[in-house]
Amino acid sequence: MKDEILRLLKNNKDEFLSGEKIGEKLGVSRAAIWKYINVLKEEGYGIESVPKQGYRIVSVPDVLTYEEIKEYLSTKFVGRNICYFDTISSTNMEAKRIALKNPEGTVVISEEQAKGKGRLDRNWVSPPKKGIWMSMILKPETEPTKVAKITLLGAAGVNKALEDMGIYSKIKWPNDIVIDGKKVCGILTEMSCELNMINYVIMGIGINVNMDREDFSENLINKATSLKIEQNKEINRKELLAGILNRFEEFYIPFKEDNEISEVIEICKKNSALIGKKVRVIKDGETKTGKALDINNEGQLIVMFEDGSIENIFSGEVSVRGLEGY
Ligand code: BTX
Repeated sequence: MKDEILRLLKNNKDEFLSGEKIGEKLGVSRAAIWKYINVLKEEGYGIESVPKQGYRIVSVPDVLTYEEIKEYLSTKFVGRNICYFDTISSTNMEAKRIALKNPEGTVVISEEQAKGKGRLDRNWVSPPKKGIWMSMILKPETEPTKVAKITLLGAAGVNKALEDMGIYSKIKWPNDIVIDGKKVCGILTEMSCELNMINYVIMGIGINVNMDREDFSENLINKATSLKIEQNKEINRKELLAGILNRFEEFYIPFKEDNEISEVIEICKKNSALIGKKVRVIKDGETKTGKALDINNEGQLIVMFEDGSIENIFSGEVSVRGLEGY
């Protein structure tokens, strides 16, 4: 009911709608309408009420609800079911909890995370309404070994959605997006599977959108940044979120249906922060340095080590660090 009232008000932005008229349209009493209007006001919607004229919407809050992003969304299924929270421990944890009961493409979004997670249980700083903290529930019918590619689909999706808004970024294979050498986005892909079958994949994406310098701790500010810091202006989170979901679905459907990721590989190569650079590869506790040569059709990073040996690196098995700060 609340969403329907909001829809009516948004569709009639330039005029007042009386409680009686809204009530008639939706088949509820004026008193009920008044109650829902108050709930909307509490959620941050600016609604002007004038006696004998009715209600008019004058402003909408900066929130990432389905109601607020749907005008930008062009997907078939990604983001069509959104589980929205003001605050939560971690969207990846919640997505895992609800994955089996919800359809593919469901997205868990929170305005804030109290325990945002990075890889290896590292912490991910996620202050309220300053970023996009979300997790997608995916159910590809593919072998568990192919799941690493999904992180690349996510990275390409974020890179392209940013480019669509005139923001140029680099992909630090396999799971970070960087601008000017600093991390602006991290991706954490987790899965539940049996021998040859995936139950679900959770792809968590964290983007520092409108964070200010003070939002980063002293030791993070040297390696992390936000879109606002880089662009010197506030960025529309709703448009960016929908853009990422649109781009991701565009890449995900060919992957799911035909295992096709050539466009994604092209994007990851063209915008790579690592290719041609010196890298440090940490594998099974051992550190080796070399040069990143390329990304192959399977999405693996090809590295030539100092002893001249060449290896294809799987994302799951290593931590790759740039030596020149990307
Ligand atoms: P990662 O392990 O590559 O990066 C984590 C490291 O990045 C931390 O140890 C810290 O040094 C640094 N860091 C922490 N917070 C930030 C930040 N806001 N911006 C830049 N650097 C930071 C990358 O892991 C994967 C992160 C995924 C986060 C998303 S948010 C939505 C979803 N839910 C959830 O709990 N995690 C994912």
